[in-house]
Amino acid sequence: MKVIVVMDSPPLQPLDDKLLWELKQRVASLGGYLGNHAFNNVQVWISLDNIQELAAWSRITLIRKPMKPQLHDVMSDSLRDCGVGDWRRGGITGRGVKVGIIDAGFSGYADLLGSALPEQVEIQLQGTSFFSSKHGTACAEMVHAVAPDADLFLVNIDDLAVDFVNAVEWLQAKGVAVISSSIGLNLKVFCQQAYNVIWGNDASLHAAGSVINYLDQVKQQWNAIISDAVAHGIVWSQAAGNDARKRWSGPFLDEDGDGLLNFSSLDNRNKIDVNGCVNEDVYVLLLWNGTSNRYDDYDLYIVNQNESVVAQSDLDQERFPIGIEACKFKVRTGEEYYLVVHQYSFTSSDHVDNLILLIGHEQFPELQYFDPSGTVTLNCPASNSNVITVGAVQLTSSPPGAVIESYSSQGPAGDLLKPDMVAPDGFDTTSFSHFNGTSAAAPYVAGICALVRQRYPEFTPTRIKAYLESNALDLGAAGKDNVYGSGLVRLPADFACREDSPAGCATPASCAGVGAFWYGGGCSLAPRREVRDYNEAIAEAPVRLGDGANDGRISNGEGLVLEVDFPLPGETSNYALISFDGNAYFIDSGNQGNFLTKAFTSAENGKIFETADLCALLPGYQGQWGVYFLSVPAEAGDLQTLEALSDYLESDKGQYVFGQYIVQIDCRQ
Ligand SMILES: [Ca+2]
Ligand SMILES: [Ca+2]
Ligand SMILES: [Ca+2]
Repeated sequence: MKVIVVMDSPPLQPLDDKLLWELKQRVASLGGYLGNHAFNNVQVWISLDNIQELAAWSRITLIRKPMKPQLHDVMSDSLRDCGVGDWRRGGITGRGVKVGIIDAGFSGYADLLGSALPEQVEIQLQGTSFFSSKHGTACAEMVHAVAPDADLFLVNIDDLAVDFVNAVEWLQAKGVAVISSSIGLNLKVFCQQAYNVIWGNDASLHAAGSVINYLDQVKQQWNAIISDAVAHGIVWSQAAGNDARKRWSGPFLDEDGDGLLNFSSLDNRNKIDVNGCVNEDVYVLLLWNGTSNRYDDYDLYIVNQNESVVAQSDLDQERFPIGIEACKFKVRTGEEYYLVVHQYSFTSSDHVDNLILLIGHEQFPELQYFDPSGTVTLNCPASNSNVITVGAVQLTSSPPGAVIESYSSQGPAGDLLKPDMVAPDGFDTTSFSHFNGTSAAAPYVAGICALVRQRYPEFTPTRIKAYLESNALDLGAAGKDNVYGSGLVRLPADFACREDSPAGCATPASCAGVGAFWYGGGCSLAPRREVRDYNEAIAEAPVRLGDGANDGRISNGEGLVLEVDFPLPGETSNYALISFDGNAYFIDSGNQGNFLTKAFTSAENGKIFETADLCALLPGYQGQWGVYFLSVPAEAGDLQTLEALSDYLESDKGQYVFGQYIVQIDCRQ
């Protein structure tokens, strides 16, 4: 095998010829030969069996595998990190996790296979056209950007009532662990359906009530199948919707007495900023309650900047006793649109009606006067208690991700605080140059769910949701709120704490406390070892300092680190880091950065580290153990990441030489 031998000589000076010659002799005597060299690095071809003997020479400081050039990592600059980078560097990439994406269309997906998407994906045509939109393709790109090794399953739907149910069933049959959904029964569907019933050719006004009941019924069906999917282990990441500025509610007030609703004391009009949706239909719905089956009569008008009526809905509420009016207009270039509500008549003056105005469009038309509260309620499945409802925050805000997007739907949803969390949007994808909306935020969180699922395969959907909520960065009002949920999604920084990246620490102080590097999740691609009898598990723990260690003394700078992850019966994850300075550091995952130290003498007194010592250290911890290995020689700059380490290791099993130590590794039990 080819290795790089780092010599004990000044790193910025040419290698001494005599030293090089001496190395050549030693390598040759072990059946190997030299290649090129640069500074104190020498390429050496040598059999794995002989590396240990070569490494015993005191003039060698390190033997490592060549560092392969890394492809540009999309996470580093085009995605807001949210802790994903640390996990990715720690080897958590979504490998082995199946993620399903339900969307209207996946146009252009095939062109992206092997680049912005995995080499292959599995698709299912549930609706009639798989290529009706790029929206789903962009969502798949988001998942892939966060969890590049996750397997993707794309399913398109045309009909929300039938296709949706079949799509979920297909994904369940495929065994997906995560579903990302950026579609739903949203305001557009609601307003469109209501409009069609009122003003369609076969209009029957009584059906206006039944359409609402029908949509309620579809919602109930959705909720049933979603709850069933979650109960069967699927984590569901759901876009909250982009409806925050598409709803206004308030009493009918007419301060200037002209019969038109006053949105402010001076303003009878509520501008609809159509945001460039030229040639598209926008639906507007007005709803109000009656008293004793009697309804005051309001009419709804859309006027343009010249006060010309563009659309109107003026049902006679005496003939049709239901509090609803619905308009539709097509957006034209250069035209502005204002919403006006006229009180045609009222049944008695002993009450004030509360009115709700809704704009139906899937993009971003916004009302000048709006009330975002409760807009999640209007979106299903975003209002479902079992899903992770994701709002969107601005990617470019400062500090990053701190400001809610004005369109991101807000809670509550009934009794529930919603959304559950927020994630950035506005990413550059291949499908959309700026992928805005909660549609982008939901697959981002779905990708993060895939990472969590890979690292903690035993986590239930409920626990993954709780894990993400407890690690989220609280924004807005203290605690979980109806704007940001539990806050900005964020993976805990428990993968990296190293000198070159103190930002990876829970706190810089915790870095200083350890005094060196620590990593988690070594060999995490392997199924984690779980043995019920922890004593037995420890006896077979895969890591120890081997018998051949020169002095058996682990002194500062030579670190060998063992991480032990042992969930307790109470489902708290704890970590023990046994470090070179003779102390064991315990971290409670619920209290990261808080190190509890415990003396660990056998490393300090020159003995070989034996796994039995761990038992003595941790007598109180019983339950299932996952013990896995990580070693980080502090002087070996190239082995200070898990990627470099895994590159270094020829296989997951065997004896390895790290500087003067021999380490027995067995990652795949
Ligand atoms: Ca008025
Ligand atoms: Ca009316
Ligand atoms: Ca908050």
